[in-house]
Amino acid sequence: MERSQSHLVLIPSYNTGATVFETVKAARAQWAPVWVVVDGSTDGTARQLEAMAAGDPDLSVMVLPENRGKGAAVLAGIEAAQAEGFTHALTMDADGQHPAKLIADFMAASAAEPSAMILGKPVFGPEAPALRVNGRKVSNGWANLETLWMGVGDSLYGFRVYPIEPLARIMQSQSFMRRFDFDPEAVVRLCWAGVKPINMDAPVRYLSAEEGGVSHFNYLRDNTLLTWMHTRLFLGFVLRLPMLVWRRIRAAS
Ligand SMILES: Nc1nc2c(ncn2[C@@H]2O[C@H](COP(=O)(O)OP(=O)(O)O)[C@@H](O)[C@H]2O)c(=O)[nH]1
Ligand SMILES: [Mg+2]
Repeated sequence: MERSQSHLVLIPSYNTGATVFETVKAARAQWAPVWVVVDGSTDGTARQLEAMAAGDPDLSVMVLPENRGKGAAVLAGIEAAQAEGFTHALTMDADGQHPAKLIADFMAASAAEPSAMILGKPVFGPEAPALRVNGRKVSNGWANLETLWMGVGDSLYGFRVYPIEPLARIMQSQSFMRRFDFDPEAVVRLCWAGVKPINMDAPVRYLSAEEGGVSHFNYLRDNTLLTWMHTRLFLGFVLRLPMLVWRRIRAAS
């Protein structure tokens, strides 16, 4: 497989146990290069990932000494990628929930329209917890309002291709979006910056504990974080409303 000079796969990982090794192998089978950012994991996976990378020139591993959150891990990855000349990153969760088989399709969609972001639109299996499936409808409703229905198919799904430059710029300009608020806030702020969303269906798996499934989603903590996030995004939306309306009128005419 030829190594891409522009597009890389970026996997933020936090205490997934052995599942991250399977995720990395599945991603490497589809793409080069793949970078993993180990976000202060205490499960001993960093060492084994570094050993995998030592034997694979298309796999790189960055280890953050302390846990800083998914958004912070993605930012560390894209800043390093940008320094090496990459322009786009496909983010993918480490925990085996995302479809590695679709990496090439998502990358091709991004190469065809480099100024856009390619958003995974989740296709749930019957095993998906109803609480999570319904919970995201609330977040999606807010995100659609905050972007004046610019076409965000799903606000929370982390399987996406981002243009690195606007995402890094947005994240560097403020200190939000570092934890679980990363995925929805990124999509809303990129829409505001004029980055067009393109939605592509992608199945999500919910692995049982026996299959190695892990989630660090904490219902109270993370829903509180998301509520505060949508509050500030709503305020940002009100400030930008004239601009957004103007843009919609221009697009329609
Ligand atoms: N929750 C959480 N995930 C992190 C962190 N740093 C990196 N990640 C990665 O972000 C992804 C999403 O987290 P996860 O707990 O699976 O959330 P869920 O899929 O919505 O249940 C996984 O790939 C994690 O390994 C962190 O500090 N907290
Ligand atoms: Mg997950």
